[in-house]
Amino acid sequence: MTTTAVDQRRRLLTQIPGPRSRALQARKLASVSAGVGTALPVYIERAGGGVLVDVDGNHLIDFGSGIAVTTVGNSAPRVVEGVRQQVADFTHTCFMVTPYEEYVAVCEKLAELTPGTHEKRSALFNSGSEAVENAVKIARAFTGRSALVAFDHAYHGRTNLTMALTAKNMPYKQGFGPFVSEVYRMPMAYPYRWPGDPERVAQEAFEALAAQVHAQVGEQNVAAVIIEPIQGEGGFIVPPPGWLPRVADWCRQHGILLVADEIQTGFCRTGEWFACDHESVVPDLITTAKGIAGGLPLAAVTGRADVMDAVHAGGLGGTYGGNPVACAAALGAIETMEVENLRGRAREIEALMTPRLRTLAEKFSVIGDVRGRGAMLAVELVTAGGDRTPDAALAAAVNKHCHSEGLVTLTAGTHGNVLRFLPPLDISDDLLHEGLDILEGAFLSSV
Ligand code: PLZ
Repeated sequence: MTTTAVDQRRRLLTQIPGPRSRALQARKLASVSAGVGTALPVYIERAGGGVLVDVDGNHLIDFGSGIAVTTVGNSAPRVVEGVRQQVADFTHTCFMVTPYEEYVAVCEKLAELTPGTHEKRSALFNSGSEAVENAVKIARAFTGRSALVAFDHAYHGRTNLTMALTAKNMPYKQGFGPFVSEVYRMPMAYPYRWPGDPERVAQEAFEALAAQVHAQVGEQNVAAVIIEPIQGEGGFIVPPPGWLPRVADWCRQHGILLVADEIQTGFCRTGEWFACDHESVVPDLITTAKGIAGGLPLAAVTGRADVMDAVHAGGLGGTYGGNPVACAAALGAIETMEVENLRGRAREIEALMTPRLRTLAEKFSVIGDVRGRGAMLAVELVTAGGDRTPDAALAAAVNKHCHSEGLVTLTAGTHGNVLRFLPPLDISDDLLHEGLDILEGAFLSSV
């Protein structure tokens, strides 16, 4: 495999954003809906490894991976080659009309790699939101029940049904209702904000869920519990060990399907193929997207064969779902993860970054929590008072400082006070260290 041609060094030639980016941003404001925001209006021309190159020639360090998508790196060689070949062969037939092998091959890989050794089936879609929507359709068709349970701080998408599942109002839901009924929100086991020893928090949070579902919904009415095993947009919340297995057992006991939304956590991001693997939890259905295809739009629902096959023929689909080019990209991305052991690389990134983030937290008491797994890490920022008050303004200031220094960071969290780090897994150690140096400088000048 050829290595990426993009020079793996940060280089700033202009202010960030530079003049060409600013000119493009002016065109954007005049042509793109104001509803579509841009966190960092730097226009990208090329990208590879851990570096984004903008139209002004600046090389930025990428701690975002396009929101956990380019896990194998941007323009990863196997993805590029697969796409190139597929585009030349054919671009689309519609799998529902005249099928092709690539779709089947992706579903075979999903059956092999997702948690559990049981017989599985998959269906492919275009976006994460669409996968979650379809998981709900499948769960309802199989169980004959309608209620859905989701959690505080959850994020499942921006379509109408998935907005209802998503917890945070601004910017995702404000003004966009009415939302679908039969969605019930339950407390999340959030260690930093549910103090106590982790084992007790796991038990208490589980008991709260079970009691509230029993009292407010009735277990027999619940089709599915939908859960991100590590919450993404909600602030990289890692539930305490033991909580997810308890929820899984309880679901099984009541004939409720457990849907793991691994759209952000999946495909090596957390140091395992899927975040459920850390606790050996086997969900009934799993939704994937983002990292699956190295940047091309592809999503999937994978699950128990009896559940997935409960839907009548023709009940699932869509014009573009499992597009051959996206499938070719996925096959290239998955092969890259296997051959280059990117699970191991994610764990190495955790081992490099976490101690440095902890040192930073010792220096700056406004870093209330350091958390995450693999290359999905975050710091939660709070005011200095010691009462864990979320400090969104500080998160915004640190984020902005990082951007101005050529480090692409993202915020997250229900209160907007979490800085998250999602580097591509092919980033070099040097760039990780340099990015962390910039982050430290950002705290020095913002606190
Ligand atoms: N489920 C767990 O993380 C997408 C959203 C960015 P789509 N997260 C990034 C934004 O502001 O729109 C996500 C996720 C989880 C579902 C989704 C939705 O995936 O591909 O964005 O539809």
